[in-house]
Amino acid sequence: MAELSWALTVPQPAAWAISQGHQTVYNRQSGTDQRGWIAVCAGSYLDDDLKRLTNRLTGRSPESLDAHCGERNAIVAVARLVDVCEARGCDCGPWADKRLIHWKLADAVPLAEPVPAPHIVGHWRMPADLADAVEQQWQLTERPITGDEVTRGTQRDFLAVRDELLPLPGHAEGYRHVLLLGTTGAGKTTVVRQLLGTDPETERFPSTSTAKTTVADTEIILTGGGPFRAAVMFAGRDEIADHLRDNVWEAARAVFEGRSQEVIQNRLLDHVSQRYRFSYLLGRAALPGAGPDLDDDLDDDELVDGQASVPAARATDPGTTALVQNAVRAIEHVVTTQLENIRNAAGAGEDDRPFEEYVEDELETRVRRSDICERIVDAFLHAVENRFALLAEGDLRHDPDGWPASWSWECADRAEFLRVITKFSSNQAAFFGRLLTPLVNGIRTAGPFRPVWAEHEARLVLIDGEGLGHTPGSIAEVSTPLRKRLDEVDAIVLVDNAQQPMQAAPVAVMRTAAATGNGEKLFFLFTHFDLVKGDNLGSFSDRERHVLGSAENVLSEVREELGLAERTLRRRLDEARFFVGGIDRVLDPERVDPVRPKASLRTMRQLNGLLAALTEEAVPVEAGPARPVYKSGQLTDAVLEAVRAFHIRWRGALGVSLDSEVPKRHWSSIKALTRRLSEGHTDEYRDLRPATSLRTALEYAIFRMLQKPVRWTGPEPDGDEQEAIVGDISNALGRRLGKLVDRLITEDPRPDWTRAYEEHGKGSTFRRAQILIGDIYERAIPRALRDEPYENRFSRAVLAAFEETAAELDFIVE
Ligand SMILES: Nc1nc2c(ncn2[C@@H]2O[C@H](COP(=O)(O)OP(=O)(O)OP(=O)(O)O)[C@@H](O)[C@H]2O)c(=O)[nH]1
Ligand SMILES: [Mg+2]
Repeated sequence: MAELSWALTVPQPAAWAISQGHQTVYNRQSGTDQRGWIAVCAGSYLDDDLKRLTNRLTGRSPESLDAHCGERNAIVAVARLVDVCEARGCDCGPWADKRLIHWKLADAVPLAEPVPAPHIVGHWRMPADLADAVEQQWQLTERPITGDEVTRGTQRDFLAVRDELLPLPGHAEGYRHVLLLGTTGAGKTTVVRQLLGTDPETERFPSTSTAKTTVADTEIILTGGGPFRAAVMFAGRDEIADHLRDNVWEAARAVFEGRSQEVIQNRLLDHVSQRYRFSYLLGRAALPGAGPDLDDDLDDDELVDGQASVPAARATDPGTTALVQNAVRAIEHVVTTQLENIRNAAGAGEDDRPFEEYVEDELETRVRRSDICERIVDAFLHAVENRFALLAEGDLRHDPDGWPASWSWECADRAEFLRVITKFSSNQAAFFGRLLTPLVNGIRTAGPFRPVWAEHEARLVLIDGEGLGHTPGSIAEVSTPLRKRLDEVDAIVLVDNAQQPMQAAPVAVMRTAAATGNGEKLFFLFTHFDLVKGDNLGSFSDRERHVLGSAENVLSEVREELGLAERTLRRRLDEARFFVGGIDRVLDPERVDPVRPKASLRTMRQLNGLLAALTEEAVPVEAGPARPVYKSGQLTDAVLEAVRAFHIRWRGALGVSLDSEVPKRHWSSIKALTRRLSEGHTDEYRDLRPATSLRTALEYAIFRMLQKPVRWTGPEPDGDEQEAIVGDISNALGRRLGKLVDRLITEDPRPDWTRAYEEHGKGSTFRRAQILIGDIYERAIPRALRDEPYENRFSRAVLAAFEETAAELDFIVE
């Protein structure tokens, strides 16, 4: 984030129209060299000519403009001054006046509370106290959707559309929202199947397999009766195009590395992340010169539900074959010509990478920017769009530029419903080439699902999503979208494979849940209990003890790091843990598995126990009248600790500080991170997660600090009460800080992320690191200087959030 010290006074209704993102050009007599964030100040009068123009360009009636433009002599918004155009014949749009100079504005954010300002006209520098007041309002205000954010904004609208198509019942209707979490393959979806009572042989809904299976968010509403309903949201055109561009580059890289035609083709069709497997949708492409059905066996990870290869699935698609083979020829051509250009042009210049790596980097830039890449992406997008014609049923809606946005449907027949819904959620080989699964962002279904073993009806919304990755312990953290989910849901079921010790990713969920006041929502469900074997593990209780033994190690680590969190987790493990086995098979009290009747009945009892626990309303702990008192210096110390850890980590990762214990990361990973952040669909690349790492460090440091108030206003509460009070504070503060961090690290510096990504040529690794450190991280989150108090915009914003939380939750900050 850049300094915010300048203001521009404009008359109404321009101040209003700019703040709402309608007016993107303001006309002035003079220009300026200044660029970046400026405060927009509403002047003291309303300009009638401007009002007429605004009426024409926004469609707002004069009366409505009068009603909205009451603000005078106050800073009403912050916007980015992106350019100043002095050209006569420009195309600055309808707001531009040809006779004047065009100040071009973007990313306007209206302040929730306008800040009173002195009566100064024109472009002026704000006094420091005014700048600070504006900055604080700005940081705590939700950003509207403008300019570059249109894609993500559309995405947000999609969520609203989904709620409109199939609303989620909530507390008022007696429903509880249950999030299933666990490492990939832990058995989350298998649990969902059990809770729905879908048949693992004949219905297979939702899909399971031994490899990364569930990729989109799946929400299932268990209704007591009525029809089956579904609402599906699709990834936007831009997001799909970005993934296709990745595929083009991966295919080009395969050409560069001299890989076989088959590898090149596969890279072009299936995204490296396994998330976007376009072959599910488009089918496979035959190899040049091969017969139409000459294909090898299914890969292991495509063996769905233990199913053997299905012959029909291997048929290649002639359209896809032509598309892919043409694309590969074009890519080969680009790679050959560009390699020649790069090698010829490679002259002097500093670069510490091996020459071949430099060549590869340069090649990537050139391939991604080539016309051929865009043409291939367009051709694939076209093919993808055509596949929506497969949808005979339901109501397909499109977004304003014609891309499919959502699909909804209602049907009374269960078999028919599951058959159709499979197109959106399955990875079954039999449907290969006809599945819309890779395009689905979220799928919501509702229906009278009920397992035969269930003793009671459960009013639940089950939320199943992508499995947690297998990351090393030291860097396992909870991603931004998941972190938001933890706050939203009523219960979190941590599904864990009982055969192995707990993995780092579920442990990170436990830590974060407990440190953010979400610990009471945790339930532990250990699966694969049928496979826990050992000579010393004869009885059920032996095996339970064995599994819990591994959790014990986790708890002692948590006590070291997070104090009170251990209490919460230990209690949840005692009171809310369940062990199940053989849940991949039908469980039916009338047809108990003759091979292991006891185990099967026990699993059904455990599942009934889980259902009962999930439907029970949690009883809040009654805290006494005593309130904690904190010193503001305590908060600053905690913030400082998190900020130090953040900078040490990134200076190490970027190779800026050599004494850091954090190893330097490969330039290509850093580059990939800048691309992701520039595109804006996600805020991380693998374990490189700037916003997440800062937020987590802040959450943990502040949680430790909250446990040590300087005093209580009354008699010190007991452990349970303290746990509840600290949990509430850390939750409410965490929500505010989450927004602040997203904005400072991810959203506001978007142009800097793009600039860092676009660096190329010799020395680009160094220049990219400079942008990350200097223009993004240190500007947003200043480093602590030795012997100076940590006092800056960031520390003040955190303190303001803390004080707001104190006002909300009634505690004291001195
Ligand atoms: N033997 C046995 N197998 C199980 C059990 N629970 C799940 N499985 C199998 O474990 C595999 C993975 O299960 P999934 O339900 O797909 O796992 P997931 O957690 O949804 O995985 P992702 O969607 O990839 O994150 C499947 O082959 C299941 O049949 C169990 O209790 N016992
Ligand atoms: Mg799954």
